[in-house]
Amino acid sequence: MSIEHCKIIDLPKIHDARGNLTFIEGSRHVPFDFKRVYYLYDVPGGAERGGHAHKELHQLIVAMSGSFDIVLDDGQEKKRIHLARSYYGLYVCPMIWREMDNFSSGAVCLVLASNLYDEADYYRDYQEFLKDVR
Ligand code: T46
Repeated sequence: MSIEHCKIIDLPKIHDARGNLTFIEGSRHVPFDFKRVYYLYDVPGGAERGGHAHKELHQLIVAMSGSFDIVLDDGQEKKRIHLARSYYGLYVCPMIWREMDNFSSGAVCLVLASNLYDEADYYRDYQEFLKDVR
C-alpha cells in the first residue's frame, strides 16, 4: 500500500435552510466497514499527534470542526494534506506513517477505524516501520 491509495473522499452533504447534514455509510462511502469511532479535541496550540503507522487498520479522518494538517509517509514519499471541511474525509490505508500538526483552535478530528483498538497493530518506531515497509 502506498500514498497513492490514500485519498480525499467527498462525503454527501445535504443542505437546507437549517444547515448541513453529512452522513457516512460503511463500505458505501468508505472502502471498509468501521468498528470504532474516536475523536481528538481540545488539542493545545503547537501540539503534534500521530507519529505512527498501522499494520492492518484502515481509517477515515475528518476535520469535524476547525482544521489541521496530516503528513502521510509510505517510506518512499511524503505528502502534507490540510483538512478543513467536515464533508471531506481522508482515507488512510495500512502501512502509512502519519503525523498531525497545525491544529487550529477548537479543532475536532473524527476518525472511523476498521477495527477495535489494538496496540499490537501499531508501529511506533519509525526505523522499524521503514524496515518492514521497504
Ligand atoms: C491515528 C490518529 C489520527 C485507546 O485506548 N483507544 C483508541 O481507540 C485510541 C485511538 C487510542 N487509545 C489510547 C492509546 C494511547 O494510550 O489513547 C492514547 C493516545 O493514543 P495515540 O498516542 O495513538 O493518539 P494519537 O492522536 O497520536 O493517534 C491517534 C490514533 O492512535 C491513530 O491511529 O491515526 O489518532
